[in-house]
This record gives sequence, C-alpha cells and structure tokens, in this order.
Amino acid sequence: MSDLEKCMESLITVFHRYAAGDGDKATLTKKELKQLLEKEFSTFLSAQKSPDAVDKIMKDLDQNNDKKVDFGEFMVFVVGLSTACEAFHRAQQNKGKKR
Ligand SMILES: [Ca+2]
Repeated sequence: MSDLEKCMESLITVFHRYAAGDGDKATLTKKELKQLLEKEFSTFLSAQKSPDAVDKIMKDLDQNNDKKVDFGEFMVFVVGLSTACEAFHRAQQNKGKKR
C-alpha cells in the first residue's frame, strides 16, 4: 500500500474503533467523539479554552442533525484540522528561511 492508502485505512480503522463503542460502528455518538478527541487529538482538545468544546465540535460536525457523527462528517473535521496544520507548518518553514 502507498503512504496515502495507509493513511486512508488508518482513518477508517480509527473511526470504526471509536464508533463501535455502542455497537454501531457507522457513527460516533457524542461520548464516542469525546473519547476519540481526548485520545487522538489531545493537543487540539487541550488548546480549546471552552469547557463545552466537545459540545460545540459535535454541533459543528453533525451536519444532518441526527446527534451522531458519520464518517463523512468526521472527514470534514480531519480535513479542516489537516489544512490548519499544513498552513502552520508552512508558516514555520517560512520563518526559518527569513532567519
Ligand atoms: Ca450526523
């Protein structure tokens, strides 16, 4: 498998691992989303100042409003975070060049 194919497989595997908590591995409940964020995105979550950060993230991600986050909705989050990380990485590299 290529690096990107491995990444895709990891995304699916990790999503299913957390989503399966309640027996339905197609969607994350709020509790499952919280566990995933705490374990997989702890740096991001601890950077959130608001005590109800998970509620806000859940609300943002649950686009069809069924109180669950499906894989497509989760991917929007991963893409958003990845885009922010890439921009940060690029800014750091540019800083290095100026020195
Ligand atoms: Ca949903």
